[in-house]
This record gives sequence, C-alpha cells and structure tokens, in this order.
Amino acid sequence: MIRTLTILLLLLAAPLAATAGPAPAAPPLQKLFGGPFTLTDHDGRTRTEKDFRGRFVLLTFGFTHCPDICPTNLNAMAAALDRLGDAGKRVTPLLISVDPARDTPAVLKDYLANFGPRFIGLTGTPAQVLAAAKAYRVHIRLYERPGHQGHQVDHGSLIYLIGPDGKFRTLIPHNTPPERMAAIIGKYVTPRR
Ligand SMILES: [Cu+2]
Repeated sequence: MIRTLTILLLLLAAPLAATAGPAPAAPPLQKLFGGPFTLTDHDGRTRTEKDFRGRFVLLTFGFTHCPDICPTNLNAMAAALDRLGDAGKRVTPLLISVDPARDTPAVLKDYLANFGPRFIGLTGTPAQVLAAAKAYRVHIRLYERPGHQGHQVDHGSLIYLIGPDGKFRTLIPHNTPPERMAAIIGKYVTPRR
C-alpha cells in the first residue's frame, strides 16, 4: 500500500515538476517582435542587439523632443525598475530614437539623465533606426505641428520586455502605471522557484 502510494505520488509529481518552470512559457508573439539592429549609444559606441544578451532589456522607441508619450513611458519605466529593487538591476532600460536627425548621442545622454542613471539611449542613421523600428513593428511618421518649432514624430508607444536570450517576452502598453509595470516585469525577472 505504501509502495503504491509512493508510485502514485511520483506520477503526480512528474507533470507538476514539468509545468513549474522558471518563467512563463514562450509567448505566441515571440516571432513578431525582435531582430538584429546596429545603432550608436549615447556615448558614441556602436551597439547591436547582441551586446545586451545576458540581461533583460526594457525597450521603447521615442525622441527627446516628444511632448508627452516618451516622458510618461520613461518615467514609468524608471519608477517600475526602482520598485523591483535588486531584480530591477537585472534590467537595462533602452530608448531607441525615432528622430535621429536631432537625437545625437550627446542629446540623448543629456535627455536620459532626467530619468536616472540606468537608461541607455540608441540612435543611428535613418536607415539603422528604421531597421530597428521595423524589427519591433514600430510606426514612425514625421509631421509639422502648428505652433511648434521643428517637426514632431508620431511613433509607436509600446514597451517591450526582452529576455537575456535576446528574445521578446511581453508587451507593456503606454500609460501602464509603474506598480503594474513592475508586477509584469517581476514575473519574468524573478520567476517563482
Ligand atoms: Cu514620444
């Protein structure tokens, strides 16, 4: 009887062990988002997607003259990573510029200092930026706004979480509160054991 019970428990335990993985399963959207890029960081160094392997990346696209979407996203990203404490240190927040004509490395560096020391800004030639935007299905549209000097850039506002393997994990919509964003990121960065 005891032996039967042991075998039964082992049989029950096997599928549990298989499903209690370290992180949520690979999302169905994984094939849609991500790809190679070559850009220049805010210190003027060439960076590709491979440079971020081994770390989680919290990626968004934007530009330093953005009046609303980008400051909201970047503040929320910074606050969410702060809330995660040590786990947040495993995540590199990235901003890829959609306005390379104005966002030089130096301009990006100055701008990102407003959001704390964690951010890395990436810019490049228009073709390099377009390639990165295409990989993440981000639309970019330049337009003139009456009363504003220079062009504005309409751009996709999603935030992407990328795993240490370089693969897409999940999307976080614009206007997600920092506490909710921290909870989403935490599920991946600090999986239950
Ligand atoms: Cu923006």
